Amino acid sequence: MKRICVMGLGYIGLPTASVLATNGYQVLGVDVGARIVETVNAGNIHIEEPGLHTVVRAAIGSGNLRASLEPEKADVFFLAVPTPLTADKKADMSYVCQATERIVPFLEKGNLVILESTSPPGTCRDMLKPILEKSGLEVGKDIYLAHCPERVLPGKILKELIENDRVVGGFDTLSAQLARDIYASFVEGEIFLTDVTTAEMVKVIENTFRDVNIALANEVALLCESLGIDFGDVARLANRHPRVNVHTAGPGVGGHCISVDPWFLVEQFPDTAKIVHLARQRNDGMPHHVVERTMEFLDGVESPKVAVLGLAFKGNVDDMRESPSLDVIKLLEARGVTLAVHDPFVKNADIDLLPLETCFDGADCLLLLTDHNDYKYLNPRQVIRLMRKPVLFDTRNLLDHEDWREAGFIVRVLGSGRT
Ligand code: SAJ
Repeated sequence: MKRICVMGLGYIGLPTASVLATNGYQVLGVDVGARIVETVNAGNIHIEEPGLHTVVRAAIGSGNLRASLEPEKADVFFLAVPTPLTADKKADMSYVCQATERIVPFLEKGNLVILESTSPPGTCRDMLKPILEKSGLEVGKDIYLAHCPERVLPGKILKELIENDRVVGGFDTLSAQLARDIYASFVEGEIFLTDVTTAEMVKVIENTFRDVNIALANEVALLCESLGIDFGDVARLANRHPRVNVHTAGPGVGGHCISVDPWFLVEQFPDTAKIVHLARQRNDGMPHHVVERTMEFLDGVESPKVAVLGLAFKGNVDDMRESPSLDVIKLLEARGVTLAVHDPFVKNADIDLLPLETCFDGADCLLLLTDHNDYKYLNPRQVIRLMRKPVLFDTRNLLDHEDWREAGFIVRVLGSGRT
């Protein structure tokens, strides 16, 4: 099986297509975006990810990777398209369905189709199989179907693509084995075979596990604020227990995975997935809490201005999908607060991004929302000279608070009831 067609050239599809191409496969990357296709064919990238440009350039240079708007015949088809949420928190499977429909005319006996997109358990069996069989070929007999969910962390995609263990779920045993052979050509971690629905559930549960744990950390943070103690101390000391791992509290959970996937279970099993649902609500409620506390610091200030540090959903990435910063900004604006927003990584945001000095100028509160490393190097003695009111609200517990206090700041930390 030498020819591979990868549907979707995003955060997962492009790195996967490039790594496959540099491992000797003839890869066609397909995307609906003409600009993306053009960019990739020129050996360039349209997303920010360390090391990706080098691999794409090498893959295009080798002649093993091409990009196109249209699929072609291949031995293996990868589906790596988004599975976002609709406005009412239901799985939007339209991209997966469209991508699957588009490969149907090209399917031939012996082909393997691999779904990489995170999907509600049951998707391959109940949604993909009937679409693929419109080709007249039977899944499990004429063609093969597997789910191998991506599990890479944005910012470390190329390393994790190769080093992480993988779970490969097959519609039948042969499907799983065929998919395993493809991944074995570049994965250095262990590859575990299972059935297709188990693999779908494994992926959704990985992100749900993290969401529920972060929700617990956020809840403990709120309790600590009420108790007048510090979440940072509580988590650090509790984590000295060999079986405890309290996660990090913050302004909410963003990204296109952890804040999305648990809803798949809530949609499918509303009566059973109760803890999952509550965790989602707790994490989604954090931006409101951040805004309430910020408004307390602005009490009595006329025409308040807040300097917002960080738009990305987590530190050191340019990705602002589902970022809690977007909610915080919307809510503060609705309260009539003037905002000046900075992010060292994000480009092409709808929100105007300003240089740091302009943000600090005349501000009444410095609201740190994203744990970008760059912010650790801010000099509070310089910042304080520009601000109107020296208040720091650190929602990521990132900065050296002693230093900021010594410089003259009133420092408040999410999860800390200390004043
Ligand atoms: N966060 C906290 N507290 C924590 C950890 C994270 O508030 O203790 C926040 C972050 O600031 C961020 C969000 O949660 O807003 C999620 O960030 P993340 O770095 O934990 O995860 P993602 O969304 O970048 O990537 C996740 C990963 N899944 C797991 O770690 C279980 C990754 O392996 C998956 O491939 C990816 O989702 C995906 O595509 O599903």
